[in-house]
Amino acid sequence: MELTSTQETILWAGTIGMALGAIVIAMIGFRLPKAERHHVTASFFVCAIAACAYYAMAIGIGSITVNGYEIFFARYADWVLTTPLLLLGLVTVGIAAVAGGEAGRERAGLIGFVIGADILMVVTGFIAALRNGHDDKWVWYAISCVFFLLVLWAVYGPVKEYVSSTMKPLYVRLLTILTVLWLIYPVLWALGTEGTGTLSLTGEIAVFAVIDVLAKVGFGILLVTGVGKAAKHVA
Ligand code: RET
Repeated sequence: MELTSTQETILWAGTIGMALGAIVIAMIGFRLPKAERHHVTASFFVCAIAACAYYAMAIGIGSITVNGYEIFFARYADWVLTTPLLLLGLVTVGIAAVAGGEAGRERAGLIGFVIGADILMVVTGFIAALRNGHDDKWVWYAISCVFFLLVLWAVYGPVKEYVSSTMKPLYVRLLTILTVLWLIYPVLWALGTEGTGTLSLTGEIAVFAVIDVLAKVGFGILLVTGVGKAAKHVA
């Protein structure tokens, strides 16, 4: 599709923001004790994947026209990979290491629950976008919201119960930031071109770019620096 120069500029800014975020997170990661470096992997790839998605959108190959509506499929490709990684980052901060056995399997099952519900949230949200112009669009939107609620239920409920007292403050801080930022997505979607079309495309692209950078780069930096501080505290 033809993007306006303002839209292009915002998407380029998103690309650069995500790429710089990946670099900064990797640099912080190298300064962490070896045992804590696994926390960096997810946050690094979240930003690297988003940088690619933003680049694709900036050069105009990130969207398709379906039923006369423009769909930025690159966003959904990004989210289906990055939201599970963001949740994995959060959950591994929270869930203390176990040597294995039954407790380990229980925790692995919980991670599976969170990620499974999250993937369905993104996939059904994508179907909702593809169904623009049809009556069932909002049904798919509602289904996506149900899976989103399941994700929130799990991270506020069963996952939180496993969080050790040392990691609790960091877990709660990250969880609060994640909740506030993630709640903006369904609202923005509903107001944007895929939803009711209340917002202009430029407005939608701009707000998405800001919350995307906060939810990926901001969240990632807080996570890796938080883990570093917690490790020093324990040592
Ligand atoms: C959609 C529309 C359908 C209803 C719901 C949605 C939720 C999306 C979310 C996306 C989060 C994205 C993040 C990206 C990182 O930068 C698919 C918009 C519930 C929560 C955190």
